[in-house]
Amino acid sequence: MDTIPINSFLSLDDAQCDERIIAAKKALGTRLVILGHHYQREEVFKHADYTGDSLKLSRQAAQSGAEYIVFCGVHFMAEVADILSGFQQTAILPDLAAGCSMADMANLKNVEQAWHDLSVIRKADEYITPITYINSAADLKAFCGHHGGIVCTSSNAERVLKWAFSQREKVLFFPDQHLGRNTGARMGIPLEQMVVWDFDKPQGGLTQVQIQAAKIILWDGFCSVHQQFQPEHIEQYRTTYPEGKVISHPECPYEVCQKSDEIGSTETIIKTVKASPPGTRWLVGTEVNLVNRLAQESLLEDKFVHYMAPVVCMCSTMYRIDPHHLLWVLENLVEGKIVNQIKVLPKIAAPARLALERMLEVSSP
Ligand code: CIZ
Ligand code: SF4
Repeated sequence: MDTIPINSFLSLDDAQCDERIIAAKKALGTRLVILGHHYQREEVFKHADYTGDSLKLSRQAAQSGAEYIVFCGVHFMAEVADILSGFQQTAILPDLAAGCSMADMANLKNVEQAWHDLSVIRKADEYITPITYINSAADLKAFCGHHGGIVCTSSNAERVLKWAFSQREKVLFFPDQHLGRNTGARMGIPLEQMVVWDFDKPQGGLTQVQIQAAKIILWDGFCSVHQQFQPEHIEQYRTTYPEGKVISHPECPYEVCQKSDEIGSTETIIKTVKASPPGTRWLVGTEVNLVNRLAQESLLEDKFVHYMAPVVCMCSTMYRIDPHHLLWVLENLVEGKIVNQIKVLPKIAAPARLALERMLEVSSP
């Protein structure tokens, strides 16, 4: 059965898309759930049944009984929805080009190479717990499942690291060096005990002595959006607004987090700003769509939210999910046709689920 092609949707304006998205949602009823990540643009975000960070949304996916889970987010999130949802449920990503450049900085081949190199003196499985940030491909989550490891998000990284150290003496943390370093620093681990593994160099460019002395071996990956926030942005803001507060995402560089009053995941950023008293001013270091939405909502409560960088740092892959693609997948579903299904192979999904379930257990409220 032929699917309806995307081309027939591209010339629609936002109002036409809105009207037809609402109609398709109504037609699908409880068979459909739309999940929307905080970094989604408003035109898409407003159609989500549930919004949140990847941890909250992955729990939602696991609990949902809906036949179709349409994930307005990026590829690894739809993979997690597929892994955690039931056999009869279908995860859909409206645009398959919505990836994550950070997730692409680690792949199974170079992580396996690192594991091999770290096993020169002693088997890595005996002394290192692998942790993958949820921003990673499913086969890396499976790698962690196979090797006694675990997944983390920016909401639970500290609890996950504590668990990891209760298992083995060291951690290999991929792909985001900043989340690993910022969380380690908050736990009191000295910077010199957190080394960076350069996956382009033999043995990560480290000596045996450096590896022996390290508590956390950080992958050389980063988020190109959060990497743009700089300590100078905070200094300038503090000069203009000495009473203002600063909150940054842990994917930001270490120096930015050190200069911030608070560090937190997207959920924490939103909760913290919402809980602050009227009159509070915030500088926020995370993706622009979240910050703009938060700024608008906060104004109603007499709070002022500023964006950290002078230029707009938008996640261009999150932005790929537009109303046209959302409408396209929904109208196909109404016709009984599935487009853009994300399906993780069972041999990868099973060990990946193990690593995800360890995370859900460690971070359960
Ligand atoms: O975990 C997520 O959803 C991401 C990518 C960021 C955050 O802090 O929520
Ligand atoms: Fe990936 Fe950065 Fe976009 Fe998050 S903001 S999805 S880490 S590229």
